Amino acid sequence: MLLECIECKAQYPDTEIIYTCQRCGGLLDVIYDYSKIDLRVQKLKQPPSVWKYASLLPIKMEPVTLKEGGTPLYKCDRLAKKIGIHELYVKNEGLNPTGSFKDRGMTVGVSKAIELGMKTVACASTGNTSASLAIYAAKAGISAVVLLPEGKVAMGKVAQALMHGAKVITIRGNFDDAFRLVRELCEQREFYLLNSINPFRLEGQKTIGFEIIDQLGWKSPDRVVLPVGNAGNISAIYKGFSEFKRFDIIDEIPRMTGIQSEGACPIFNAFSKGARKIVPEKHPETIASAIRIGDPVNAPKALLAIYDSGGLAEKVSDDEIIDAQKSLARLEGIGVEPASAASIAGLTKLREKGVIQPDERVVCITTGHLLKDPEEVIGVCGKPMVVEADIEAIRAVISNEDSVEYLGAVLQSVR
Ligand code: AN7
Repeated sequence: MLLECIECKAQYPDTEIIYTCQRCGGLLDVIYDYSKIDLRVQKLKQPPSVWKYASLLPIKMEPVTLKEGGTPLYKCDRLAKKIGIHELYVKNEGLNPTGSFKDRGMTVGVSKAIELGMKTVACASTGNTSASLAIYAAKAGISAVVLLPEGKVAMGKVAQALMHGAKVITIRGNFDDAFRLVRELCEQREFYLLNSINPFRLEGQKTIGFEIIDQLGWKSPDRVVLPVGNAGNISAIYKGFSEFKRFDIIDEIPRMTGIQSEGACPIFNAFSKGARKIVPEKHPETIASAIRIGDPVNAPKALLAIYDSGGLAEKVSDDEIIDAQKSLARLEGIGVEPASAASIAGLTKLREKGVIQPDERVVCITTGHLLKDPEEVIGVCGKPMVVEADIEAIRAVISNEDSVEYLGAVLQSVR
């Protein structure tokens, strides 16, 4: 196993503590000697999980694990009907140990930190990465330092990082500032950087791709739709599919379809121009605080994934995100945080535009749980009604048209 620069192809041993190419500054990828890997995961009867695919992961020791992955893939017929698509699945990553897909990367990333003998791990985060880093550091018995942008991290995520014992530092700046600072901090060798610039972390996240194929009975969907922030996940999942193609488990790689928020969409802008480089945005803003990122570090990998798979990028408004979040919650019983709902909002928009055809088999990935961001929920649903402890008062509010208006509208649309 080696690290290889995606730009100049320089190679480094996997024991070296580096995050980018020492020669050209390019992103690194983990390269295996595939001829030595026995990949007969199809034959394994065990249920999907990150470590079911250990032969394609860069860890030799017993991993630091809290049983991540193996999240459900739901067939969502009612939502499909509303959107106008025949076959729609939702891969609900909110059901990982901390409630987001980041756990897949962190079980691998923190295991790597232990293999390398590191005693402190660090990250900048819009929230979920910090929660995830905190639990695996706790499980491994090492320290975690996390830098968060002030006032912009959902409450549930901060609560997790705090409770699991990370050193939580809020900075007066946005995620991109926090990321720049944590990179500088990690130039000191005692801090191991576990943002998605770390190629080992992305190896864990590629298992989302493996599981989708596994759960569809070893067939690939036509398209995978997911939210894009720092752009690590779309790159990782594409790599997972590419490896399964290399092993002839699938014939085609699904079209990788990345959704960003209008207020933070440098990848979408680059894609619209057919460019391979992004122009960073100085003041990203969106209700989907998880993807409030103006300078996604994995942009070169993500654009490659999109172009090579015949995929695309789209942007959606905050209102479209909120509508999608409510539809998914009320039609399918799947509660997700706003960033995750961007995938559904993007699919809806691309169907309306006629870019995605009704006969495509689509998997949307919902990346984080509803309970991550309870303040957003109160903001968009309003506070619960308060009435006197009196049966007549209760009957009166139940029969009030307003309270059932929204649900009625949603249900109407699928009848
Ligand atoms: C719910 O936690 O960047 O495109 O610091 O939490 O791989 O960055 C979170 C990202 C989508 C975007 N959905 O994934 C962080 C952080 C949710 C997220 C993304 C994030 P990437």
